[in-house]
Amino acid sequence: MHVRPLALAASAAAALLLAGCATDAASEDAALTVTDPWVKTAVPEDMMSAAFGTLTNTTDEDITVVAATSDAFPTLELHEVVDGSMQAIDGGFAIPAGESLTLEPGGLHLMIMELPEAIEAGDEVDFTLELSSGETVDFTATAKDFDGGNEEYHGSDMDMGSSE
Ligand SMILES: [Cu+2]
Repeated sequence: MHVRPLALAASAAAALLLAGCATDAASEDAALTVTDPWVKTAVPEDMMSAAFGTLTNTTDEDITVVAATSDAFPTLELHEVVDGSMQAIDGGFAIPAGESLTLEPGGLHLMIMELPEAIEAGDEVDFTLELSSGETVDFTATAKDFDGGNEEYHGSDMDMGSSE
């Protein structure tokens, strides 16, 4: 009874899948891809900044980002925002198989601590993500101005885990 419509739907889906495969072919060796990475411009007086982007798990196994590094900055932390203030996230960024995780102002972010020099609009900054598997993923973020979300970075209630 439904053979004809189903067949049509199936062939349309197959065409979409084929198109998707062709597009992804170039990056099929990367377990984790980083889309639209950017870093917030800042001056040294700001003391800190943050990097954002969308992390996509291209594998059929869960991926956890456990750390991030950059030659440009001495200290990077994986942060989350809870009740308006940020903190280091327990256990890193978990990205389920085949899913994406978006780092964005007001949410998850790569926190840049001890900012050594200004980050200016248009700067290209290299980052490396370390996965729980031991693999690393490099990406380059472009700096851009972003005014929103500054409040949370200037808060005095940041818990760094040190004693009172
Ligand atoms: Cu933070």
